[in-house]
This record gives sequence, C-alpha cells and structure tokens, in this order.
Amino acid sequence: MAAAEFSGELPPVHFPPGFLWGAAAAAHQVEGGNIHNDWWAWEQAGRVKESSGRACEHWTRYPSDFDLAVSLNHRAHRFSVEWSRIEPKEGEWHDEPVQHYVEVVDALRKRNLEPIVTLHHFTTPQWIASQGGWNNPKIVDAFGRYVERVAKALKGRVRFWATINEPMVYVNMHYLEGIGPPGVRDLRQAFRVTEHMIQAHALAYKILHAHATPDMPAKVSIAMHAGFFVPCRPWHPLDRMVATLTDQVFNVAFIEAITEGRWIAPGIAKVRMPQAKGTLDYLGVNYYGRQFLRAGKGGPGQWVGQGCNLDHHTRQVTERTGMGWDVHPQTIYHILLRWKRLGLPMFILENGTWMDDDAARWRYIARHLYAVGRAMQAGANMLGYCVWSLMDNFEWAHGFGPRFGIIEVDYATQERRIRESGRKLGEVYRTNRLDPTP
Ligand code: GCO
Repeated sequence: MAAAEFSGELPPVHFPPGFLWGAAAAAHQVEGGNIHNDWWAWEQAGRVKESSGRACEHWTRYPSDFDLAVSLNHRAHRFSVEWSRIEPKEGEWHDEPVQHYVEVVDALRKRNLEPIVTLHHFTTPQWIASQGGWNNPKIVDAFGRYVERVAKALKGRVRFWATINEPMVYVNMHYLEGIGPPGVRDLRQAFRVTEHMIQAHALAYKILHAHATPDMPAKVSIAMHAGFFVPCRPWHPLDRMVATLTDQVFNVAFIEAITEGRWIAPGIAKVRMPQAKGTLDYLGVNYYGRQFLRAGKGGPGQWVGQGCNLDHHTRQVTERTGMGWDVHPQTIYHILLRWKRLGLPMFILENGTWMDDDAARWRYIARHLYAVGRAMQAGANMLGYCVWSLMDNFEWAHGFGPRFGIIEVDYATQERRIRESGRKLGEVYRTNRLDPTP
C-alpha cells in the first residue's frame, strides 16, 4: 500500500462483529513482586537501572484493572502466567498461584473478556536459569511440566494460547545483545536457545490440545514479533544481503519449524523436527516498527550486521517513537499480507507505542489499526487486535520510563487514569469502525 493511500479521501474501515478487541500485558511487567525469576535476579544484581518492584500491583488490582478495560469496550485481554510463581524451586509446585490464575481467567470471563494466555513472556524461573536456562536442553521437559499444570487448571476456560512471547526477540535480547539475563552474546547459544524454544512450543502445543474440551477447543500460537528489515543504504548490496538473511533467521526460520517441521539454523546445524510440524493454529503477530540494518563487523551479538538508529535515514523515517523506533504503519499491512499465505487466521497480539504526547500515541495506534483494516479488505483473516498495553508498566532494561499504556499509572499512588488515546480506541472498539487518520 502506498503512503499516499493514507491521505486523501479514504473510506472508513469496518471490523466484523465479534472481532476480539483488547489489550495485552505480561506478568513481570505489571504484577509486582515476581521475585523468583531471572529478571528479578538481574535487577537485584544492578544490571538495570530500575527494579520491577511492585510494578502496577496488578497481582491484587486485576479486578479493577479489568473493570477499566470493560469501560473502554474491550472484549479480550492478553496476559501471561508466571512460571516462577508456580514452580519457584525445582520440583516445588505451588497451588495458590495456579488458583490465582484460575481466578484471573474467571474474572475476565465474568466481564466478557476473552482470555488470551501467554505461557512464557521473557521471564524464566531462577532455579533453571542458574542451570543454563534456555541453553540447557532440560528446559524443554521442565517447561512441559509447567504447561501441563496450567493446562489442567484452566481446562475448559481458555481457548487462545500464546506459548512463547517473541522467541526471536527473546533470543536477540538475552543471548545476542545481552541486555537481559543471562547477558550472553554468543551466536551458538542463540541458535541452541532457539531450537529449545521450538521444541518447547511443540510440546506445549500437544499438551494444550490434550487438555482442550469440545466446547473450548485450543487455539495455539506463539506471539511472533514481525520484524521488517530494511537495508540501511538501499543501494548497498551488503546491506541488502544482511536484511535478507536477517529476515530468514528472525522471521522465517521459527515459523517454518513449527509449520513444516524443518529447522535450519544457517551455517550451524540442520535439524529435522517432525514433532514441531503443524503446531500452529493461528498466527499471533506483534508489530512496532521497521529495523534498519547495515553490514559491518558489529560486536559479538551482531551476527551479520548491525541495527542502525542513525539519523541518516531522514528520507526513509519520518517519525520516531519515544523509544526512538521507526513509525511506519503501512508495514503492518504488508506483514499481514505476507503471512496470509500460511492460510491461518491471524491475531494482532501487540501493537502500540510510547510517545510523550498522547495525541501522537493515538495517531500511531489509529494509523496502524487502519492499515490492519485495509489488510483485512485485501484478504487477511484477522481474529482481533490487542493494543500494547492496557497500562504503563515495567519496560525491561528501560525501567518505568517508557509509558506504553492506554491507561496512565501513577507509580507512587498506584492510581490509574485513562488516557484520551484509550478512550478514542474504546470508541473504535464499540463501533467496529475507524476513519482514516492523515
Ligand atoms: C514484547 C514485549 C513487551 C514490551 C513491548 C514494548 O512482547 O515485545 O514483550 O514486553 O514491553 O514490546 O517494547
């Protein structure tokens, strides 16, 4: 879709009745008091400037947080279950947190919010992290045992699952850039971790399906961070090669593994993974912006090139978020049409932004959502859209500075205040209609 299509006399887009409108969040970012996982240990070791601490106290405040979502016409909510609460020490299983998540799901259902449950969202119990974490093959079965407990407890209550949130972002952030625990920058480990995540996903898929019931069939996906890699210097053959290769490794390899059962870790290993074949029921898509890549030797964490955030893309990048990320709504349209070829329904599980100015946040959301609507007109089969995020929260290595919420959180008092962007989005959710934003 050309940029010009976004301006001028464009019609509104309409979304079908029953479209799953919601917001997304993740345990460690909102719950508070998650003291048994590797991120907590990382924070306590002073590796990041702020600790997640009490975060948004969502662990106890979830009922009123869900009331706010309902007041904004939400019909779905994505959250994650925290493995380290359920198994804080190896083999030591706690029922109380399991019961808590059952209550969370019931609280959602009572409010007509469709739960979307993520099973791993960047945090790993410290007991296994200290044994090598996702680099240790033992994690696959350990994850399976945890998933088994959750699936049993939530039997008949949950339809939509996301096994692992953004596996490739996890690998990149924790095993290539080293900005999250264990802070490793090693290509070999990165591929091993990816392979274990594929196996863990496939195992979880089978467990979730084994516990599904006829009136609550399981729909299982990952939350895929849809990367869109642009050569920093479009005329430069090496930059172009880097962008293509990165696309293969970051976007294509994992999806091929869990659809076709073929895992190709370029240059490192070639493995058939028959058990992973066909373990995707829908495609969960997270999208934020494009990444610019430049060939170069880079650091140990940069395998064929490096991300480039320099200002010399002024001709290509017209706007940036508070994180410095590129804003490019048309790209979500292209991504959805690209993945349509899988023949599966798709679900936007994350899209949103931190902007200092809330009007700019709304503009970002509205333009992306409009592009999703256009992709649907062009044949993309979409189940729903979850904005990231319901409320401001702990943004990993960046601490509490970035504010992605459609609801503002005052961390001193834990007061919530709905932002104008949240109200405007709520109107779209209510009417299933969105007018173009120039
Ligand atoms: C993700 C991250 C979220 C981030 C969000 C904003 O799934 O990408 O899991 O935890 O907070 O993406 O950066």
